Amino acid sequence: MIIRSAGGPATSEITPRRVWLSRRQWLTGAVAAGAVGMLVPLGRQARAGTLAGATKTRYQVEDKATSLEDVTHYNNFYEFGTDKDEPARRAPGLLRPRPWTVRVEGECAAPATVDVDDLIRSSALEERIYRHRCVEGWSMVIPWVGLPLSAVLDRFQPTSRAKYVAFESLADPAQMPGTRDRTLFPWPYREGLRIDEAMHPLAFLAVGLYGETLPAQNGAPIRLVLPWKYGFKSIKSVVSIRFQEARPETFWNRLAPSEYGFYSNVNPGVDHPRWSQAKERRIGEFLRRPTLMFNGYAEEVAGLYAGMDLKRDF
Ligand SMILES: Nc1nc2c(c(=O)[nH]1)N[C@H]1C(S)=C(S)[C@@H](COP(=O)(O)O)O[C@H]1N2
Ligand SMILES: [Mo]
Repeated sequence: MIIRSAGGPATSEITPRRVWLSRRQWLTGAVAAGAVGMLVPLGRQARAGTLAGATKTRYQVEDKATSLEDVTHYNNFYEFGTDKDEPARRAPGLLRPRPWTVRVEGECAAPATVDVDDLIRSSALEERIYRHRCVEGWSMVIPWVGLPLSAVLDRFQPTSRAKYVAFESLADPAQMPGTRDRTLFPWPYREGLRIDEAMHPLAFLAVGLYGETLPAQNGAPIRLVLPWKYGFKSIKSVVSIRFQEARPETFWNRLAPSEYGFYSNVNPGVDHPRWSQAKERRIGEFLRRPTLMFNGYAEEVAGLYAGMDLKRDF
């Protein structure tokens, strides 16, 4: 990642550059994009633009949620530029999240290209409040709306040869100015999971946050959320899902394999070669806090990595 100092930029550097977008504008954007209504079962719609009817589940951290302003104006989405404020400034006007299809292929009995709103109907919408820890050393707490990744993947009937799942983001130069130069970064953005990680109940596909349709800068219309892994594993604006026998190549691993491993589980005991991972700055707070093993989700996910040397296989 391109970062300026070990702790990431101070919050004071970020605030003045923000462009404030009201919740009203979000709503209008969602209506214009045609997303409304398709996300909400008929008759349960509270008001336009909201994702009413999302059930609260047991996946709710107690930590205070990061403000909507910070969640939507301090972003990494390199397809729209490498500065934290660029996704919010550029993505809403450029990214067209509808119509949107996702191609599901590879080692599965029922490959298909499906409309995103059809995918979203795979399972009831849930709200989950998850910690989010970026490899750069900052963190947030985000109330997502979405559905379990396993419920979506099951529909396509992965075979026994599906050892991994590979994901790709859109890389349309017309909508994403950052992808025009293909010499700097190996577009499209790509990520991957072992099949058991992908099927884990914590693995989530977000289609909204703070009860509203997912803003463009957060990866509209559909993005992964893997709260026990560094944020870069949570790939945005997904257009392709592929079941495969071989371990997928990933965007950051290909750029800097010694810095960004395939697993990239949050681990305070394994430093990034250029900075410590022992602590993090929660956006909106002043003092740094200790980083937790698996970002605080060890009880749920540690079993996935039993017997692995997490320092070597990071
Ligand atoms: N396609 C794509 N997905 C991406 C990124 C990106 O640049 N492109 N950045 C990643 C990183 S580094 C982080 S920390 C999270 C940020 O998600 P957020 O902006 O919703 O907080 O998205 C991840 N997913
Ligand atoms: Mo990140």
